[in-house]
Amino acid sequence: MVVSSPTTIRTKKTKAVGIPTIDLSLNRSMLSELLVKACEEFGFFKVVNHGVSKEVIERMEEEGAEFFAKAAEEKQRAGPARPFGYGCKNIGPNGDMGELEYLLLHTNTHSISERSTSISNDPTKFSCAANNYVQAVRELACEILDLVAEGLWVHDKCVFSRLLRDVHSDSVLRLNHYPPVSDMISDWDPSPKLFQHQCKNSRVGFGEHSDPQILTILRSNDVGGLQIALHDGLWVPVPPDPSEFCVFVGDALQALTNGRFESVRHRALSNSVKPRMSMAYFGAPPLNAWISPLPELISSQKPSGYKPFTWDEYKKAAYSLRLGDSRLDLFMVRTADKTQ
Ligand SMILES: O=C(O)CCC(=O)C(=O)O
Repeated sequence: MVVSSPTTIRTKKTKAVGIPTIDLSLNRSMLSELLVKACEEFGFFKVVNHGVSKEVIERMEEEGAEFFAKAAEEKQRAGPARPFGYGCKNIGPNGDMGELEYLLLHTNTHSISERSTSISNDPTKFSCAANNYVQAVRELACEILDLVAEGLWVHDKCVFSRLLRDVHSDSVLRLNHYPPVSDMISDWDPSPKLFQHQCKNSRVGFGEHSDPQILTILRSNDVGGLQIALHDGLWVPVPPDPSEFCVFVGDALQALTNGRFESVRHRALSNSVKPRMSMAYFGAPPLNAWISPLPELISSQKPSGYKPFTWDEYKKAAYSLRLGDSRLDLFMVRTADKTQ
């Protein structure tokens, strides 16, 4: 049976730690070392001097703000998100809920232009802003992945980025809007009054999860809410900075690196004063691409820990589970398998 997830926050402690912020204008060899270290230690880091132009970011942000400012009925025209389009509170097909509304888009240019007709009164302007943004953040993701491959001493330096650059890449873009908690029962919210009442004091914007893809590039306005979990399970708030991008290791990169990197669990809490808006590019392989640990990262001391899977298989597994479930567990090689 599918049930709604509780919107309470897991009561684990939080602590302040130095989340790595990496300056992408440093020299290549230093950068690749720093990036690998951050991926190993946190599965997460921030980047500055990232080369994505302010105009490209601002135009996408304006389009997002314009859409979320529309009346609820107008926004519904771009939904429901199955999985693409406008979603309000429902996250995925299995009853997960959060205090947010969002737009989920496939990054394929054709798909963006088709969707834009129900999103914007000026679809060409919206498509243009979205395509430019996707192109810029994909470049950033690919540059980071090439540096990471160098830092891992992998023979083929484009082994990760090629998957994102592929014309059939299954990458997606999500714009999230978290209205202030005090606004929760208001006209933006078309869900039944009983559910609105239950959620009145809840603060989970987007529940705990890891991203299934390879790498996520996220940017938010100046409103906090994002938290990441350290490997020991403690939660760390990530201070917002609109001039930086946050980078998340996803499940597919964990498998490709044979667990040398671990995907980072994260969540977003809604704020009681100001609306948070975030824009996340999820860099993914094509559906038919095989994901398995790279040979250079397998050794007798560290045998392959993951069964090969296609991205399509992984996505199907992810959609069959709840948001917070650890989907990679389904593809891990168990000790008994290794000894056979
Ligand atoms: O809004 C945020 O900061 C987090 C969003 C997120 O985790 C997601 O879209 O998967």
